[in-house]
Amino acid sequence: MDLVAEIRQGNVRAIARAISLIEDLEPGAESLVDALYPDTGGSLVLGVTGSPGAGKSTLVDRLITLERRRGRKVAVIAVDPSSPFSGGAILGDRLRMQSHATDPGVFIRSMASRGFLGGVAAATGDVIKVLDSAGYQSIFIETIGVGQTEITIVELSDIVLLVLMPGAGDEIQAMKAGVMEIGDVFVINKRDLPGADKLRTEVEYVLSLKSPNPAAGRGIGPAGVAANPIVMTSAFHDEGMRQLQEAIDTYRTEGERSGWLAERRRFRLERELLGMLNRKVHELMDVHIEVSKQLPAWTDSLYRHEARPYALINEQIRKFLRERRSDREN
Ligand SMILES: Nc1nc2c(ncn2[C@@H]2O[C@H](COP(=O)(O)OP(=O)(O)OP(=O)(O)O)[C@@H](O)[C@H]2O)c(=O)[nH]1
Ligand SMILES: [Mg+2]
Repeated sequence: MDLVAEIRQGNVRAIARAISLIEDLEPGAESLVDALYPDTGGSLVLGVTGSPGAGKSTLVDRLITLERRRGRKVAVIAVDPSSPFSGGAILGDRLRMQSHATDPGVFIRSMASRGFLGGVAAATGDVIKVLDSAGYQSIFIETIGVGQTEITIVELSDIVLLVLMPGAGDEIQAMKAGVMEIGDVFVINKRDLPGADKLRTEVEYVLSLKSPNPAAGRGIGPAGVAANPIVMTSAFHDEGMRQLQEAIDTYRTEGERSGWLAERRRFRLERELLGMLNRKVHELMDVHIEVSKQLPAWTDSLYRHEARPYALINEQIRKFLRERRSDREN
């Protein structure tokens, strides 16, 4: 049987093989993703982000249990486990989700954010499509919200859970600009620790200052729900998890009813397409102009003031276009 058919049937080995093809930028990966694309759109993609050690994996582990009880198949992609901030979390994430290791309805995969060409966001987007077409109804993407890459990854989600915890100094100040903006549902985890109520007050204050960005579907929730619900949990003690699941459900159902989710998905697609286009143009330029090879010479001539920056770049682009044209004519 071919890979596409096996993935559609939810064959785990076929799924793992597809993910490897994507990560390794194998030539067949693009057509595989395209072949699966018509079957996508059935999953709810949940981004889980927030400060290191806030309890994201523990929360996901609990949410998997709740989702499984409803008979939903669940997949988890943990990105950037090699982050210096989290220190060897691959093992940690796997351990924390170990209770599901033998459940055939749960698929867990870690992806390193460094060391491969296509960019982790692009690969994550493709992996989501594979899992979606394989019939996983809930897909969690766990990332640490520390950089632009993570924010881009989180933008692949339908609903973003931003996880914070008390006692980490000035928690909100420490979050990178932009991270607060991407949260839909705010989770204050470790509510068993001192400072949880104070953190809630701070989050409420910061959210009250937030300017909505309707174009991105950010900062405004679906009509009919509080724009950004705040849920207090203690994942470790399995407390508040029902409320969190309800907040997610409400976001989803109201989002579907009001058209908010459709809007969010269109935004996601737009960002993804732009990313693909940018990457392709880069690749094309790099193959033809061999940018990486020529860069030292260009830099030299600029450094010696023998060239001017825009003239140099524009000339290279003209040369590229000329060559493309003659390629096509021949
Ligand atoms: N007190 C308390 N500890 C918790 C709670 N939830 C998680 N923890 C603990 O916090 C630590 C980090 O939990 P993780 O789930 O690995 O956190 P994470 O956000 O996934 O961590 P990274 O992926 O490394 O950023 C673990 O020791 C958990 O047992 C909670 O509700 N209360
Ligand atoms: Mg984790």
